[in-house]
Amino acid sequence: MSRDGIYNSDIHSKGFVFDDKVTTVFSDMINRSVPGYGQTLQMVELISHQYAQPGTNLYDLGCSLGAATMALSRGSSGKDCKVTGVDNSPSMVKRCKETLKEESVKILCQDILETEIENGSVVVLNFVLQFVPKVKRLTLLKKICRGLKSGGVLILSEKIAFDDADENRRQAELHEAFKRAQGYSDLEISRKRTALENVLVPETLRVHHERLKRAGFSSSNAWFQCFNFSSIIAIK
Ligand code: GEK
Repeated sequence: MSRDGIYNSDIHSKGFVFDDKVTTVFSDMINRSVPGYGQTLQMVELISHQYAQPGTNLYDLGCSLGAATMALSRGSSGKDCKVTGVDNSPSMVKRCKETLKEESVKILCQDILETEIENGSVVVLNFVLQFVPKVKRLTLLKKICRGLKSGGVLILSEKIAFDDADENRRQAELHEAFKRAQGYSDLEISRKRTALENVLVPETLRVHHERLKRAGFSSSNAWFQCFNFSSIIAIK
């Protein structure tokens, strides 16, 4: 796995993009930047095992290099499910297809706003909705809910914000402490914060739960939280 040193220089500071440079170091970057990322993958597999309905479709929207796609595939093995991973970054998709060429999963290079969801039982948005423009988030969740069978689930993992400004600051500081403990320097942390401004737009858990309800889900609950990162399971 190549080590992420992208923000040792400031060439990316203008705005974060999922290009070749990011793709090359992505596994290291996400593991050292998102507390609990590995656990979300383990639980995607477990939730997939529990909720994948025989003969249905499973979707990993914003699949990057296919880590959660493979978790869906492992969790649903033996149930005759079709697993599709979708990402709109050509370099991510190229690398993902190379890595998973032996696996029986389909990988599409597509905007998830265009993806057709049908006969679904498990859909994953693992740290992806935060990159979708706010005004399009409800439409996307409505489409996902429509494409799920009754009893189907959406796993929604996100960086989150807090209504209280002090709490927001405390949680952001804890996240930065996590990144320092993972070997990132203060300069790298601050450059990445600048690069992600207006690109990664977090919302509160309250806003997520309200939106999931409006989208048609009958229940939503956070099954995981570490600092300002959380994962929700929403049931149709
Ligand atoms: C994982 N889920 O390893 N359409 C398609 N892809 C998109 C869109 C869009 N509109 N917006 C962003 N992406 C993965 C990690 S990373 C999270 C997901 C992170 C893609 C984008 O190209 C990138 O690959 C991914 O969503 C976000 O479990 O980097 O923090």
